[in-house]
Amino acid sequence: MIDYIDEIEITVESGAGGNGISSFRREKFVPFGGPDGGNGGEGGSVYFKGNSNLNSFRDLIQNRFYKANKGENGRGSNKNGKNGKDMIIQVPLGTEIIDSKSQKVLIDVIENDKSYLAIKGGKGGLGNSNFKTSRNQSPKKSTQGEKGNKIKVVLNLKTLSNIGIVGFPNVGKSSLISLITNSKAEVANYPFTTLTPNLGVIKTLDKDYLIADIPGIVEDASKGKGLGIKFLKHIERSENIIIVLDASCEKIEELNNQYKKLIKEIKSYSKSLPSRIKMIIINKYDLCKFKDQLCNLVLDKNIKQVIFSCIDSNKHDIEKLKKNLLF
Ligand SMILES: Nc1nc2c(ncn2[C@@H]2O[C@H](COP(=O)(O)OP(=O)(O)OP(=O)(O)O)[C@@H](O)[C@H]2O)c(=O)[nH]1
Ligand SMILES: [Mg+2]
Repeated sequence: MIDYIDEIEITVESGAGGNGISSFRREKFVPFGGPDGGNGGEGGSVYFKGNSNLNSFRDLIQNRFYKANKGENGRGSNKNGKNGKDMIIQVPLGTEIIDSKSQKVLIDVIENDKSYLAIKGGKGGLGNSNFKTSRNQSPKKSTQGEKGNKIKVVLNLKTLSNIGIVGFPNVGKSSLISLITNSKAEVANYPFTTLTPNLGVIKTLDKDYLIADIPGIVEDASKGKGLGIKFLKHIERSENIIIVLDASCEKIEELNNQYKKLIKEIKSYSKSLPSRIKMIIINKYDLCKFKDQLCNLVLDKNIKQVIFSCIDSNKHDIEKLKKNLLF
């Protein structure tokens, strides 16, 4: 079963406005009643609504066509038609709504519970009572409702988070997010355990920090190796990026290599991403074979570097790391 979809194309259509009608009052003792044709109702509009409980477009996969309702036609006795029901499509925060034709981003859904108008419904037509003038007391004229609009849009999810975690597969990224947040990310001793992004939250008194853990990046991921670099879009909007390295390697030089390779892949996704790297966590310290040399290793003098072990850490270490992370 497919349960994670971060890009999908759908068609959305707003409702047509109802027609105004032409009608005349017919009452028992009023043989020539005036015009009383009501207006048509407005067509329903299409909205996208941010929902922080969603993290993918899984619920939209069944149906690729979303249509708002038509407005009702007007009726006699000056009764206006009811407005058509709006179509409200719930999407995760960080969803870009892109016009398939022009490739322009129409909407960026970033606020929870907020509805963003995508296409407005057609206006209702006017009933003949609107056209009464001193010279024409019995106008027959009424107008039709406006048609609805139909567009194809691509929904592209770029997860919103404060901190994004990046590293090679199996280095302990998911272990880390499970330790420092409420996330129950799957952890296992093989590469590509994580196939879809995990989100976790660190709550502090004044702010909630969203942390994103994404599938591992390998050398040449930008050329399609491993799972590729497409998942980097989920940390593209993270204010801060954390790199996790694995110290269980044979030699200290390998840490340098891991770091350089990661930077290369991140750069090939976006030149501006590396400037947001705020911390390097050298994980699996418990398995490190060159502990005495590790304290002197400086991978990048501008970036905070922390030696850590997800397996051996105690509550105090975790709290200290969290404080460090929140800068
Ligand atoms: N000894 C030791 N093992 C660790 C440490 N951190 C994580 N592990 C183990 O390393 C393995 C991989 O951990 P994950 O957290 O799944 O790694 P990941 O980076 O999320 O891996 P992918 O999702 O595959 O990219 C698991 O067996 C963890 O238990 C550590 O500090 N020390
Ligand atoms: Mg993982």
